[in-house]
Amino acid sequence: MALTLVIGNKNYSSWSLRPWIAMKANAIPFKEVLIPLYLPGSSEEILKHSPAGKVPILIDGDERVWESLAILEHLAERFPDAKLWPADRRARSHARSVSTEMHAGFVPLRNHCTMNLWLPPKARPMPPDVLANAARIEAIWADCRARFGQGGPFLFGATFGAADAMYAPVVARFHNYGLPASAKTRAYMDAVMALPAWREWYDAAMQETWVMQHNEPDWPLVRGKPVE
Ligand SMILES: N[C@@H](CCC(=O)N[C@@H](CS)C(=O)NCC(=O)O)C(=O)O
Repeated sequence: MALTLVIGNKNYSSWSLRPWIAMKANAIPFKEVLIPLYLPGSSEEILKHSPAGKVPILIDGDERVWESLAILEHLAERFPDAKLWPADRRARSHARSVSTEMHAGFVPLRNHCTMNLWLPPKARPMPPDVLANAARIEAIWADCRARFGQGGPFLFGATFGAADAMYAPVVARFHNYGLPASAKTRAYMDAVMALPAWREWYDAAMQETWVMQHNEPDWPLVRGKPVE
């Protein structure tokens, strides 16, 4: 039975990117339904798929799974060969800890640096709580890479797994908002951004023309075109 993933538009929807890139990078087939966010009628359209009123939503036969981390758990059970969680128990516990820390936290970073792939990459002044979030994320990535990442370029080695997927939008935020990044952080970001799946999402985002109706002060306002 084919899976369907309901997502928001690719320029803005950081939560949608997580299961989408995990599935694409691991060749899990699915059909995509895209709902442009924050426009008149967007909420009603999302509610047709889930009473939670948020994307992403995975439709697997007669099952509906929502919340990005729950979707990743569902996929890990349905597609064990994809190895979305590490095989080693200690590594798996660690991967779940850092994934849940992302899911539940980093509010200053998420609020101040909302994902916007149109934003021209450059260093921007950041408040201390955002810089503290960024430093914690750099520490998480460095620790995962040092302890569990020997087999490849990702947090737990060769597989682009659930933990990498949870942090994929943060890679975009580091990139677009020019957050301070050590050489190790940059190397991890480069590995993620080199994925064909990343490129596919990014290229589609560049083609989008939907502009959310409550623009933030520092956001590009020209429809479909990145602006300084
Ligand atoms: N905790 C949720 C967050 C989902 C979420 O906030 N999605 C946003 C888009 S990235 C959304 O659906 N916004 C539409 C709305 O709030 O009307 C998850 O992990 O999936």
